[in-house]
Amino acid sequence: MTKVLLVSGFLGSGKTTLIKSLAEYFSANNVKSALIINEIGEIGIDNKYMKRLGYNLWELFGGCICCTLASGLVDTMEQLKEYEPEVVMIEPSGGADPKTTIDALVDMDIERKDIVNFFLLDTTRLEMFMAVLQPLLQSSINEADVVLINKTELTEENTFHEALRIVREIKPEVPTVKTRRDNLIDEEMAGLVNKFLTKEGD
Ligand SMILES: Nc1nc2c(ncn2[C@@H]2O[C@H](COP(=O)(O)OP(=O)(O)O)[C@@H](O)[C@H]2O)c(=O)[nH]1
Ligand SMILES: [Mg+2]
Repeated sequence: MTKVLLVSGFLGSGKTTLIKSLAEYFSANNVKSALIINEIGEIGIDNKYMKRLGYNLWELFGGCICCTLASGLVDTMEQLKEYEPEVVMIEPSGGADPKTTIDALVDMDIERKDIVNFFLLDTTRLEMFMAVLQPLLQSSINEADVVLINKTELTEENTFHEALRIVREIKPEVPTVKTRRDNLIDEEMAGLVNKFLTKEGD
């Protein structure tokens, strides 16, 4: 059964960066993965590592398949089936509500327990989110299965605690992870990802 790892968050929060790190992590651990991103240019991987498999479909390092959302989520998921990925990572198009993507996946007969939604909260822009994006922040955290409090190497410890407080106020029970670019897939993240992949019901 394919698992779906949705990476949500506002524009510039680090979604593509995380997806790339996860793709490398999966490849190093022999987990067959696929990624669905908005634009191929976004991942910035040298063309020499990519073999085009067809319209909007590329093979990256380690057999990881990469594709764009150009032909829509349903068609893209259908195209990926023949590669039998264990995990499909999706970066929803900018500004999209993750709930829309989750509902679309459930409509494709993927069970909710086989979907995990990682929401990235960028600590460098907390004030702006609170000032102008609060309703979206609220609904995004409500929909999240895990909140990654990100870019923490750029902010003070008290900003991290403020982020944590905001998350706890909206969804007290949601697991949180403190992340930074130079150490995205640390032991804690790897543990979370592996727990999801091996969850019963495979
Ligand atoms: N310092 C720092 N920069 C990050 C981190 N994660 C992402 N970035 C940078 O933030 C910018 C936006 O990241 P990207 O992954 O493209 O965000 P997306 O729009 O959510 O896909 C890029 O310049 C990344 O290099 C992080 O943890 N720390
Ligand atoms: Mg992106």
